[in-house]
Order: sequence, then structure tokens, then C-alpha cells
Amino acid sequence: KIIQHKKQELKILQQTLDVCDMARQIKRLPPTRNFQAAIRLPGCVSLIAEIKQASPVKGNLSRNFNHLELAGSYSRHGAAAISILTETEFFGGRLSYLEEVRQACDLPLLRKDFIIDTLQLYQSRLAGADAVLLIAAVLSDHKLRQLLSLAARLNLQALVEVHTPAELERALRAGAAVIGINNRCLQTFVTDLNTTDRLLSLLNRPDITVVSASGISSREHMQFLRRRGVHAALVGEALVTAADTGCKIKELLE
Ligand code: IGP
Repeated sequence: KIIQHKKQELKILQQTLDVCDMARQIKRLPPTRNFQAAIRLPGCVSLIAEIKQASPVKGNLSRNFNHLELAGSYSRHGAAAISILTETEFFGGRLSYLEEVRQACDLPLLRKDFIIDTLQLYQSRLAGADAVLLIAAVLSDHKLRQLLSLAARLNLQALVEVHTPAELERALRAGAAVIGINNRCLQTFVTDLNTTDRLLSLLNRPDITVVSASGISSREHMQFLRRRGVHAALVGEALVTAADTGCKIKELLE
């Protein structure tokens, strides 16, 4: 359903955006920040803190949502990078959140959206992203490779998200360097941290940077990930809904 909606949106984008012009503008941009290096620190689990207004299951997550306040708090309290949901219809995000956080904050920024077309990569780079999410489950092998290669040419790093052994295998074959293990099943929306455990046992590749995403909300979860050797945890809901974001981050990073 989300992908159907994206395809509609894309048709409009294709009529309004000019790739040649975007490529020219990108040439004049300052270089991107190194997302992978920022989240891969020895001996600890880094935090990728997410700016997430809503979820398809729970609707709005917080009454006083403010993307710039969240970004400020995330960087002050030691997040290694910020993930920004830009999908509007189901997650309440906006591309302008990414643009505005870019102006206000120096951390590496990950654009979280449903990227299915090369045009969205140009758009991400222009909006200030340093990295983009690519979801293996919604991309063919061909598309995944095509998007990975254009992302590299635009100096965007890619976090390739997987949920099953087959998707992990496909992501590795396509040449992904950063793998995001999504603990949430996209069909049932149930989260289970053992997903990370199971997929990690199939991944014998010290060169790959591993992010565990979804359903991470406590110090115990972070300790679990540290023992498994995961490099970073991507946390949305637990931070956005916390009464005190700073306290929550301290708890997670302790
Ligand atoms: C964050 P949580 O449970 O901490 O809010 O999860 C993040 O993993 C989740 O927002 C997410 C997501 C996605 C959102 C993971 N993959 C793909 C949109 C699209």
C-alpha cells in the first residue's frame, strides 16, 4: 500500500523535477559526512536517533512533536547520527524536516523513506542527506544494485534494510556495506530483537557495519546488542515518546 502511494507521488515528481538540473546543483554542494564511520566505534553500540512523527500502527506518537527540538536534543546528548523520516502519508514526515535539520545540525543524517527510484536519490542529496535507507523487501536485485551504484556516485551511503535471511543474502550480493536489521516484521508490525540475533549468526563479515532497528527501548536491549557486537541501534518511538529525551538517551548510552 505504501509503495503504491509512493509510485503515485513519483509520477508527480518526475513531471516537476529535472535530473540534469539537480545533478548540476549537487556538484556545487559541500561533501557529505561519513555516516558509516560515525556509527562504527569500537566497543560500544552507537545511537542513531530517529525523528519520527507517527507510525502506521499507532498514529501520532507525540503531542508536542518538534523536529528541530528533537535534533538539538539528540546531538547534545550524544547520538552518533540522526535518522529522519520524510514519508508523509504513513509516518507524518516531510522532506523539509531533513532540510531544516541539515541547517541546524552537524551530525550525519539518514533519510528514511521508501526509495524506489533514482530520482529520490538526487532529491535526498539536495535536501542534505548523508545516507539513505534502501529496503531490500521492496526492491528487485536489479533496482537495489542500480540505487546502490547511483548513491555511491552521489556520495550518499546506503543503509540496506533486511528482515529475513533471503533479504540479507540479496543485500550482501548487491554489495551493501551497511546492513540494517529490522526487528519489525513489515507484515505484522511485531518487533522481536531475536531477529537481529538470528541474522547476525548468518553474517560472518567483519567488514560489514551492522545496525539493529525497531523496538529498541531500554538499557537491557542495548546491552543485548552490545554482547552481539552490533555497531549501532536505530531508535525512534522510545525517544520521541520519552517524557525527557535527554534522560532516555543517557539511559540507552550508559
Ligand atoms: C524505528 P522504533 O520501533 O524505534 O520506532 O523503530 C525504525 O526502525 C522504524 O521507524 C523503521 C522504519 C523502516 C520506518 C524501520 N524501518 C522503514 C519506515 C520505513
